[in-house]
Order: sequence, then C-alpha cells, then structure tokens
Amino acid sequence: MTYKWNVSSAAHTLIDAENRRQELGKITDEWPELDLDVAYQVQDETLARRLMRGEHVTGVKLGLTSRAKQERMGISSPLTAWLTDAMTLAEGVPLQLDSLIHPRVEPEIVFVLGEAIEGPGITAAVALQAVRSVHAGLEVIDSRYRDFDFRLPDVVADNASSGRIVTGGLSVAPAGLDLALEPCVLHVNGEVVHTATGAAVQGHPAEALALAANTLAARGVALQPGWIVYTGGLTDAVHLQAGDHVVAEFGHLGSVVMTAS
Ligand code: OOG
Ligand code: MG
Repeated sequence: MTYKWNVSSAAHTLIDAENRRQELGKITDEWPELDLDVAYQVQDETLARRLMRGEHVTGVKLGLTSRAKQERMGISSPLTAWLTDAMTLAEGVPLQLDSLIHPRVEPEIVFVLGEAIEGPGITAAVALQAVRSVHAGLEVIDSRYRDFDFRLPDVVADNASSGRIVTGGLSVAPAGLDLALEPCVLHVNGEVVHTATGAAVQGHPAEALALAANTLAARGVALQPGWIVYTGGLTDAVHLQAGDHVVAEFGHLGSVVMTAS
C-alpha cells in the first residue's frame, strides 16, 4: 500500500512521531515532490496542531546559520521554524531524555524583541534596533528523522528539529555589545567540546535576525514584540546522555546550564 502524502498527512506523521518518540525515514524518499514551499506549509500545519492542543507561539528559531551546522547536516541553506511555550525548559530543570527521541544540544545567541520587525528589506542594523535583550541559550534539537538524516524540505517540515530551549537569565542590552566577537565555550561534564564567536552565525547574529524577518515576510509573518529568536547553533551539536552537565559560557552574556537525566 502506498501512503498518500499531502500537507495534512505529513504534518500528522511528524507530530505523531514526536508524540510517540519514534524515528521516521525521510519524507522526501516517499514524497519527492515535497519542495520548500510545500515543506513550509507542512511546518505551519504542525504549528496549527500545536496551537490546537493549547500551545502558544513564543518566537522563532533559525537553523543551519553557521558553517559548523551546515557542514554537519550537509545542507547549506538556513531555515526558520516556530518556537512554542511547550518547548521552553527553565534553567535548572533537568531535561528528561526519555521525553525525546535522540536529543543533541547546541549553544546559541538569543534575542528578545522589544518591537516588531516586519520585512522585507530589513538590515542587520535595523533588526538590532528592535532587540530588547540578548541572552545565552542552549537549544536541544531532536529530529524526527532517523540519525538526523534529512534533506532541506524534510527538516523544514519537521520544524527544524525543534525540541527544547533553555534561555540564560542574564539579560544584556544590545547597545555596546559586539556580537560578532562574542565568545562562546561549550562545556560538557567539565570539558571544553566546542568554541566559537558570534560571527559563526551569518557573520553576525543580527544578520540571522534580519534573515528571519525577511524570509518570514514572504510568508506574511512579522516578528512580534516579546518574541524570542534563537539565531542558530554556533557550533556542531553534541549528543546527550543521562547525567550530562552542559554549560554554554559566553563573554558578556553569562552562562546557561542544562543537565540531562
Ligand atoms: C536542524 C536544526 C538546526 C540550528 O541551530 O542550526 C538548528 C538540525 O540540525 O537538526 O536548530
Ligand atoms: Mg538550533
């Protein structure tokens, strides 16, 4: 029997895999016609299903904005996806590994917006003016695809492997920061596993913010005041195991900590 793929069945399959913590093969293997436009329709349909079960949009995330991430995943174009309140993990609350499929963690620079940003035509400088605060962040990604093996439309449909976000409590005003030079050291169980500076993300994290504003404008979406924006992993992501203690330590943004259990 061949499965009848369409926007609705793809969204259902992805949300069901997430709920049941089961990996899938690539959708594009069975549905090669899944192009980027349709993939974003699937992503929006997965969001609709999250909202229907009571979640709220808290912001957006960018994916594959750094060379480290692009090279690891074998995909060179950035993408955007949705963040909801159900993805938020408070700092200090352990991540339950059995609530996810095969989580990995990556450090990110995070913006909280004070004003709306409505593309197109937004530059990094203009985008930065809408930022209220900058934070240290850890994102736990959890692809619904086996071994994180996907093509661009697959990962777009899968809400860019969204899992959990942990945002550092220190809130830093953007004025006076040079985010291209902002250093980040990722420690796992006391060992340094990756280092980067903010320039890893599109040359400057505000470029990623502008990219989000401009590409979302094409889908009729403006970034809203109060939204949180995860600008993309600065480094390759790290597999998580029970007991892992992860710290992303930044130069001016403080540190953010997460423990897996
Ligand atoms: C795709 C999600 C990428 C990032 O920050 O680059 C992402 C993946 O690597 O599974 O969240
Ligand atoms: Mg990420």
